[in-house]
Amino acid sequence: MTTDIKATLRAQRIETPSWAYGNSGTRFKVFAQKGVPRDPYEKLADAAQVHAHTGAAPTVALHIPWDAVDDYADLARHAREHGVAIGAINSNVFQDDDYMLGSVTNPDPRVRRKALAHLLECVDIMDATGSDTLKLWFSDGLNYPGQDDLRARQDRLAEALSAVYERLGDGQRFLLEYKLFEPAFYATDVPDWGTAYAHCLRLGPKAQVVVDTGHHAPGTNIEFIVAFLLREGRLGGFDFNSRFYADDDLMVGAADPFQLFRIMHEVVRGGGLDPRTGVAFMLDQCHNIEPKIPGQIRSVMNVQEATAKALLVDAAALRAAQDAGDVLGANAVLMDAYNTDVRPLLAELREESGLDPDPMAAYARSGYSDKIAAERVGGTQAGWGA
Ligand code: LRH
Ligand code: MN
Repeated sequence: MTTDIKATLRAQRIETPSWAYGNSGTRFKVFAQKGVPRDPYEKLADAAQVHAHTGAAPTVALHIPWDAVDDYADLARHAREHGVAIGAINSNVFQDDDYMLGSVTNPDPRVRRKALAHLLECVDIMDATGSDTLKLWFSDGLNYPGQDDLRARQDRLAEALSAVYERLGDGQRFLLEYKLFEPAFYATDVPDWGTAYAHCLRLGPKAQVVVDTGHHAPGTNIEFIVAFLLREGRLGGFDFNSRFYADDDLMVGAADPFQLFRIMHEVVRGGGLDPRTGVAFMLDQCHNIEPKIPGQIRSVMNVQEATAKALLVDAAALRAAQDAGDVLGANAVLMDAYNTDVRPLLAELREESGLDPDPMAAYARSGYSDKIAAERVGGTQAGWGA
């Protein structure tokens, strides 16, 4: 059993987001931190540290235009030199004044064309970097009832998604991300998994849904959504983070490790750890007050711990208890796995892979943080540019 579990854990791949290495914050304040990258090249170098110490984060998601460069092939080369690769390309149609009343759903056809042009440019960037995944999140929505026609906006959204779908090349796909609210506070055009799923179903197999764990109403059973989408073959991936209240973008597993375990239990149950299912395990977080590279290392470890616990679920005993209607017995099987300390197993796995059993301590000892704080003086620190 342990050998299989170790093999599965060794094969686990978690994608880190370039924007987690830059400054981030809230509307109240974006706190600057020493040594923060000034460009995508430095972001990739920092992401490579996370992979170097965890062995489980070989790809980095980009966000356009935050990571815009003159030569994307050169950026991909730089990534390779650092032992990582470019992962999902994230579009951004939420930070231009033209998008105040929406991007692809905007009443103004000129604005819709502009937004679509950006989405198609992101596919060009996929071609240039070798990325096979486009992640689409739309901030589009309304603040007041009557502000626009809900149905017409869905027509406009469907039209844009169809045009992007047609542009996708072989082996490429897009992941449609939903979010209940923010920045819109009355209606969001892709507010929930059902809306995203329906649009993807209408388009075809290259369109899948991404589950951002911070994008649901409080109390939502996210693992049910995961089980359902996996069963339908439309779970494209996760934007992992955690929250106490809204889209807090805190470290995955920090606010609710039991929820992360329940989600990974459904992933394991649904075969989502098999690379052939193509489920992308991506982090989407902001380290507003904590050091960014250690924050990403800790986050990768949190996903590994939740995954190891989920892999320890005695599936046969669980099925037997479920089939027998043994409510407490079935729950106990799951809780036994959840209450298992998997840190020794993961430390052993790291040592067997030639890594330090304690990635956080190893990174702290590396002196990398002091090095970048000393080197990265001047220039403009990267951020969301909002
Ligand atoms: C929107 C979101 C989306 C990204 C952004 C960084 O809240 O989750 O995935 O584009 O955060
Ligand atoms: Mn997200």
